[in-house]
Amino acid sequence: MLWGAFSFVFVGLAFAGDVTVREVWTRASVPGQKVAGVYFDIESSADARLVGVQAALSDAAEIHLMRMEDGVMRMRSVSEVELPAGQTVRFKPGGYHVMLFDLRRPLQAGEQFPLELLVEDANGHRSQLAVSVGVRNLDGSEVRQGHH
Ligand SMILES: [Cu+2]
Repeated sequence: MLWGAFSFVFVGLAFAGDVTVREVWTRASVPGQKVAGVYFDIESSADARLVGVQAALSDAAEIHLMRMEDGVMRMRSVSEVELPAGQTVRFKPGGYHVMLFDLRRPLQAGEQFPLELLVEDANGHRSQLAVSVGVRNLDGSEVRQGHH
């Protein structure tokens, strides 16, 4: 099955609109690996920004952007990512990703672990979203489960 989609609806004075996060994944880790990139699609129904990330199984997490600079792929930490209303923003290899540092344990293909995303709307109201990261195979392909 596909990893689930997570939809969050906020009402009242809290965060305006709703945010959907889909296909949250990372790769299985290799022995000694201490960092991992996490990828997903995120869409907010109202203008918002992703302003923070954290995961219990890593000591630190950052929002990163990878891109070509002077002919070399580099990645750097960014403090926030704009989520324009109704647009899907893709976190994917070679672009935006969440970087987990100092993994507390190896990541096994087929398992899931929690990740928290902090979003802020145009009025500065914040909300925290809990999603589940699916660990894919080393090559990034999805783990087949169940039927053969
Ligand atoms: Cu990174």
